[in-house]
This record gives sequence, structure tokens and C-alpha cells, in this order.
Amino acid sequence: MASSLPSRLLLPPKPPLPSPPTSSAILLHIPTSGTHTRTSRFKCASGQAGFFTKLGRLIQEKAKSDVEKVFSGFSKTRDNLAVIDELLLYWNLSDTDRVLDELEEALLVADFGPRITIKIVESLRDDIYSGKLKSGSEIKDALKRSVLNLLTAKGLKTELKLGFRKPAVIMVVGVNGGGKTTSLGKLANRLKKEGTKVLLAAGDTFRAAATDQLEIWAERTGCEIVVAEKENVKASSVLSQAVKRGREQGFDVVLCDTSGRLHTNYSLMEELVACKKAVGKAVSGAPNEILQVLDGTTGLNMLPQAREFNDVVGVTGLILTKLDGSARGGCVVSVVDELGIPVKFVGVGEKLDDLQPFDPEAFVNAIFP
Ligand SMILES: Nc1nc2c(ncn2[C@@H]2O[C@H](COP(=O)(O)OP(=O)(O)OP(=O)(O)O)[C@@H](O)[C@H]2O)c(=O)[nH]1
Ligand SMILES: [Mg+2]
Repeated sequence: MASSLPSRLLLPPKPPLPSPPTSSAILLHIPTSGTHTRTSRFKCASGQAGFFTKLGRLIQEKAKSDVEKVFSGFSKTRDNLAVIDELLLYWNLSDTDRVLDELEEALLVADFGPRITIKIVESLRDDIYSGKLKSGSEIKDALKRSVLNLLTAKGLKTELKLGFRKPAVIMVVGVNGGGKTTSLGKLANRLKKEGTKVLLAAGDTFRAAATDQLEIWAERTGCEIVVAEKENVKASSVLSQAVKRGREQGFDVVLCDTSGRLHTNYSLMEELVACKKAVGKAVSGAPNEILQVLDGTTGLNMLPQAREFNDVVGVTGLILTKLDGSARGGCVVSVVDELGIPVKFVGVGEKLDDLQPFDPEAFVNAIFP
């Protein structure tokens, strides 16, 4: 049971509420260790151009410098798509139909989904026969451009939207075993590295082991955690307590873990609605983000899951996990195209740093080097 763990941080007594800021922009004091504090480079201003907007953007910009990592994560997909380079190397006009058939197959194998694959291949065919594309390398560039267009066409923003009220609240949801807790731990690590004061909330109250698992992440990332103090506590009450604590103790972000649930289980989906409401009652406007974790290895089966969660709680962003394993990266494109929900992060391993902000351009360059 979680309560026997020495690492567990029980809720400390409530400190007095912080006094309101005297100007529209205050510097955030981020505690480091002990009694020392350091001043964050972010300014917490009222309005959208404040701390959270900058934080979301900064984390996003970091993606560009992490391209190497994304490359390693997508190595399987790259191997699958390498055949395209061979095909295009020896391409000549008379061979077009055969080459495009094989290209179509490669995209399907990489989980681009039939609709998107046909869209891409037919547009290439038109451009080849109309003389717009005259060489293998031009075809490859056009292929990359059309994938990038699919990922960006709906104007979806991939950066975190954290609003402007502290604490920002992020709920992580999804079916069992997709990688919610791991992604939440990795996200805590990223936010912490940016000087953010992060509180974890152990909202998976179904299994004691779930709390233990999150406590390990709290230790690894140096974040505080709120857990249920006894058995049979409702998830909504743990989350509400955590968000209140976050508000009272000046946390910047509260990350809420939730239990895995099948999208077809009505009562469990209703529980998620209760969690969302409880969080919103504790801090108005919360949750700022509801991130659904989708297991990349399930391929296109993830689509109905995402649709259902989105219908019930309104998903604001996706985290696609396990893209380092046997996942096929084309599913990223299918998900964005079919659901119109932005992918905000991709999971490319089990280590602390293996959560990458999703950058469409870096992604396209990673899978079609
Ligand atoms: N290779 C790889 N493994 C991952 C990734 N993300 C999570 N995992 C692994 O997937 C397994 C399940 O991860 P969890 O974080 O426990 O998943 P969960 O969604 O919280 O599971 P439940 O709480 O049981 O619903 C663990 O073994 C993780 O280490 C990833 O990006 N890559
Ligand atoms: Mg979990």
C-alpha cells in the first residue's frame, strides 16, 4: 500500500495564502533546495503573454535542438520508409505506376492509413504526369512537403497552452498501459528543468501500485506529490485536493495522473468527467490541458479511443508513446488528420528524457531523412 512507502510526501500543513501581486508582472521565485530561492527567468504577467505562454513556447522550441533524439526514436519507421529512397533513386517516367504502387505499400506499412496514403500518392502522380516533378529527389521533396502539409494544415498548435492563472493544470488520460504515468513523469522532468514548480497528483486510485509508481517519478524528478491518504478515496477528490494545494502553495503546474480506462466503459468515463469538474471547481479555467496518451504500437486502433475520450472530456492534445518500439510513425499523421487534435509530445523511450515535444518539421525530417 502506498501509505507504507517512506518516499511518500503527505500533505504538509497549509501555509498562509500568498499575498496578491502589486503589479501586473511579478518575478517568480522558484525554490531550489532548502531555504534558498532563485529567480526564474520567466515573468508571470497577467494575460496570455505571460509565464505559461513563454513556458509552452520554450519547451516547443527546445524540440528543434533535440532532433537527434527524435531520429533515434523513429529509427524503425525510418527503416520501413528507407525503401522509398531506393525506389526513387532509379525512378524514370515509364516506371511511375510501379514505383507509386510500391510507395503506397511502404506508406501503408508505416501506418499512414489508406485515406492519407491515397491522398499523397495521387497528388504525386498528378504532379509527375503534369511534368511538375521531374526527378526522384523532386518526388521525395514533394512527398515530405505533403506530409508536412497534412500535419500543419489544420493550423493546430503543438505547444502547451497553460493559460495565465497559477497553477496550470494538466490532466493525463487514456486507456490502460498506454504510458500515462511514464509520460507524466517525463513531462514533470521537462517542466522542472525549465525552473517550473511542479506538483504531481496521484489520481489513479484504483491500484495502490499506481501511486507507488508515481512516487518513484516524484523522487526522480524532485517534485512534490499528493496521494490519497486512505483507501477508497475518489480520484476526483485527490485531484481536487492537489489543485487546491497547488494554488495555496504557489505551484506553477499541477500534473494529474488518472487511471487507465477503456473508452467503452461508461461508468469509468463518467468518473473522468467528475475528475475534470472537480479540478475546475478548485481553480477556475482548469484543467488547461487534457492530454490523451495513445500507445503508438496499437497503430490505427488508437483512433476510436481518441474519438471517444475527446467526445467525453474534450482532449486538447495527444501524447503518442512507444514510438521507439515497433510503432510505425505514420500513425502520427493519421491521428492529426483524422481527429484534428494536435500531437503535443511523442514518447521515444522509457528514460527521463524520452519525451519529445512534437515538431512537425523535425518529425518529417526524422522519418524521411
Ligand atoms: N519503449 C517505451 N516504453 C514506454 C514509453 N512510455 C511508456 N512506456 C512503458 O509502457 C509501460 C506502461 O507505462 P505506464 O506509464 O505505466 O502506462 P499507464 O498508461 O500509466 O498504465 P496504467 O496506469 O496501468 O493505465 C511501462 O513499462 C513503461 O515503461 C515509451 O515512450 N517507450
Ligand atoms: Mg498509470
